[in-house]
Amino acid sequence: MATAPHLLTPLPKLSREVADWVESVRQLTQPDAVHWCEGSEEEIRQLTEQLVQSGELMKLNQEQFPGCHLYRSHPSDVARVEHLTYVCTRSKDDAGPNNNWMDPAEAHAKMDGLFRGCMRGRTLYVVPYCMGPLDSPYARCGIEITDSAYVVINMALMTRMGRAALERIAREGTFVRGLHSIGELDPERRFIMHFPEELTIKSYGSGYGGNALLGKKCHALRIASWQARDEGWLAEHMLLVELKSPRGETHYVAAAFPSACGKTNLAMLIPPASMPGWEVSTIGDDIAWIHPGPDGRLWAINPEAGYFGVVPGTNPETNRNAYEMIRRDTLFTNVALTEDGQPWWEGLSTGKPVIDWQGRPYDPANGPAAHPNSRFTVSARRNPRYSPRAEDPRGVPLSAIIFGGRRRSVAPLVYEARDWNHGVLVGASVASETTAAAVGQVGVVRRDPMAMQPFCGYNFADYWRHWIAMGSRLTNPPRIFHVNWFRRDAQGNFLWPGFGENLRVIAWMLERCTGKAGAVESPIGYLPRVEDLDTQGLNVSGDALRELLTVDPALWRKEASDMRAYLAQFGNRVPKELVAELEKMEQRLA
Ligand code: GTP
Ligand code: SPV
Ligand code: MN
Repeated sequence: MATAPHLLTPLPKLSREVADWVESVRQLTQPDAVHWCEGSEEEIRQLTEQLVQSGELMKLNQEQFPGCHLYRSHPSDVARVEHLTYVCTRSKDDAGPNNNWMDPAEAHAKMDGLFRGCMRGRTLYVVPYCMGPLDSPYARCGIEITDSAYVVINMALMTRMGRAALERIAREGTFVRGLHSIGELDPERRFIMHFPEELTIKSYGSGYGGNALLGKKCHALRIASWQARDEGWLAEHMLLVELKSPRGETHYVAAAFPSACGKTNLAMLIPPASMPGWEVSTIGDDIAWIHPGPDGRLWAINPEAGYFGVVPGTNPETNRNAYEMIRRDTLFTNVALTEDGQPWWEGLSTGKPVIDWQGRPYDPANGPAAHPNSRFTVSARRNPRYSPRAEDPRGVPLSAIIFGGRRRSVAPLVYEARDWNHGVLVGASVASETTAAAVGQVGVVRRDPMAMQPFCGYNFADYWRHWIAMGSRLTNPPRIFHVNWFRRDAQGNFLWPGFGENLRVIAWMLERCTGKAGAVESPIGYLPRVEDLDTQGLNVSGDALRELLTVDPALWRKEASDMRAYLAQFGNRVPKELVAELEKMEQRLA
């Protein structure tokens, strides 16, 4: 087998399993060369240079954006493809109505047919990675085999990639096997298949984001959620944020919002000038692995080491830290360009696009200059507010869990669940307008329980049962809340300014956790009164605030009946505790 000539020292002794698997994939895919990734800066620099030479990457204006590059994906390959994503379990019911399902033998045959000979003329990269701090008992390793150097560079930013991960795999023995090829980038020959019972992923025909960076949604959510159910923990689509209050208390909060609904922005929140003394730091922006601790609390780690974030909307007013973070050593995908080679996207008030995301002269008739799902990939170390606790192998203890969605009506700015089981209903009831993060229509409300609809690797009914069981093991569970930053007025304007101002809502939640803040009871849970929120320096009218904190029983009766209809497809597998919570809410609304 060919080895990488650039390696100065030999890679760690491989486990037999790793060597056999890589060799079998080599025989199937027939690459011209095999490159074992060691994860050094020099290796990534060389791969980047190679892609610049071949024209796949473009150097951006190096004076303004040092170390930054632009990648343009195929125009038909710009987002996750949920309709082509499958969970292949022996029993169809284990995947549930929330997943596309295929029989594992049939799926393997289909995928192996696509992979046969697909790397001829290409290099096969072996990418060992660790999700979570290398010394954390909660971290898990995987190996992604890919024929895309762009994927390798992304994985180097997004995970602990290379030699140390391979060493951990050699010690532990188990790892998730991810096989990826960009294939022909033909949407008709594109599948993202998961085999949770075999800890295996096979992804063919896409080079984009969650379809191709297999450590992220495929491993850290779909496969990990399955393992977490078996082993008694949770793998969730949640940001993790650290908040120090002016009183000097430190709290950690996890929040699940659907794709492109504000996780990165909340994880990197900048306190408004009128809330002095608050300090906010980031633990993670997309995924949390959460374990019950010996103290009866939940403890969470961020399995990732970088951010694959939404570019449009990022500017000095919405989030200066994110804006500054992506001015250096950042890989941009599908943004537009200015005259002098700087990246440009919708939401910037400076600069002018001249080349659109597809490389054409910019013409507004063709739609936005940057793709609405254009992304930045950047190491978490570039975040000026990256918390040192993100590297703590024990993780951080959670004071609160927040669920949220993008709703122009119905859901108020914030409400609090009555207790854990009611909180599971609140999470299971998340509904949100679809976004450009997945292929399909944008702006239609769909049910997205716990923001996991595209990511739960097993039957949602079993998942809710697991959530309820987790709660019964906690003597000190986090409080559960729901937020909606996206309520609109009759003219379609956002009622709430969002971004940094969201801290006012979080501050109320933390006061609820310590028993200091007031609230009123409503049929859906506890809401703050206007006077319970810190509104000093906030530029929102009293009318708008009251509207934001209104629960309309008629709309909520409709919401409850939608939820009932949604649960019906899961039949009597739905845990009785969840049905009981829905019934109680219906009674309170009657
Ligand atoms: P994924 O990476 O897809 O999981 O997305 P995410 O949940 O991290 O969303 P992100 O923070 O990147 O925000 C997505 C879009 O929503 C961006 O265009 C943001 O500018 C916008 N956004 C984020 N927070 C707010 C908010 O509080 N109010 C409003 N109006 N928009 C927001
Ligand atoms: C999401 O869609 O939730 C993302 C981007 O975070 S992706 O990596 O494509 O899943
Ligand atoms: Mn996400």
